[in-house]
Amino acid sequence: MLAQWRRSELLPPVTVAMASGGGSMYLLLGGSGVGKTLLVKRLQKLSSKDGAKDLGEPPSTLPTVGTNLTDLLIGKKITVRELGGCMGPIWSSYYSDCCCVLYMIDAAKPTQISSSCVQLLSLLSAEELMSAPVLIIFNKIDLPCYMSLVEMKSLFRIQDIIACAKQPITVVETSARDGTGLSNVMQWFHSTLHD
Ligand SMILES: Nc1nc2c(ncn2[C@@H]2O[C@H](COP(=O)(O)OP(=O)(O)OP(=O)(O)O)[C@@H](O)[C@H]2O)c(=O)[nH]1
Ligand SMILES: [Mg+2]
Repeated sequence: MLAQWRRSELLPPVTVAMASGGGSMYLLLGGSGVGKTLLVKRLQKLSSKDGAKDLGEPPSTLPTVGTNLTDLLIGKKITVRELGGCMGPIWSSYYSDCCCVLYMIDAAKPTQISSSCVQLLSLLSAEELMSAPVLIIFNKIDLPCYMSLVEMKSLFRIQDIIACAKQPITVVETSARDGTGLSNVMQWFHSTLHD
């Protein structure tokens, strides 16, 4: 049962055959304000040469209008393309260009859960993403009102979604603000790369 999964059990090993052409484009999707830009800034710091141990105060962010490309060095160079939440209607035009998907949800915002669920189901059924590993990130778990995976299980029907999906799906909980769970995101990136 998902409710009983330990964090390590949420991270099955995944190996990806990269899209033909050898690209390493990771698509980062999720509704407006869920924390995508902050996550990328944090990952950039974590993957920098000095491998920051102390993340420090969270940098400020602005809503992403359009797309935001960031290179990360995670064993090799990969590129994360964040699409602003406001771009939802045209996310699908970027599907063919990517090898993996990160899908972020604000775990402290119950009112966004049903629209997140619809968006997730839509991307999981997209032909271009049928073999793309997907990382579902429940973010903002530092907030007192966040919903745990146990609560998500009933609200989000995450077990059913995972069971029906063709893609390998991994679930993590994070706080891009205080850094909790970001090592699991890094671990997932590693698991998607060939040696
Ligand atoms: N408390 C808390 N706040 C967070 C966390 N992650 C992001 N935020 C805050 O949430 C707000 C929105 O974060 P962004 O990273 O800009 O969100 P986004 O998903 O990129 O939004 P769009 O670009 O508009 O789609 C900012 O004020 C962040 O500091 C988190 O884990 N915890
Ligand atoms: Mg953004």
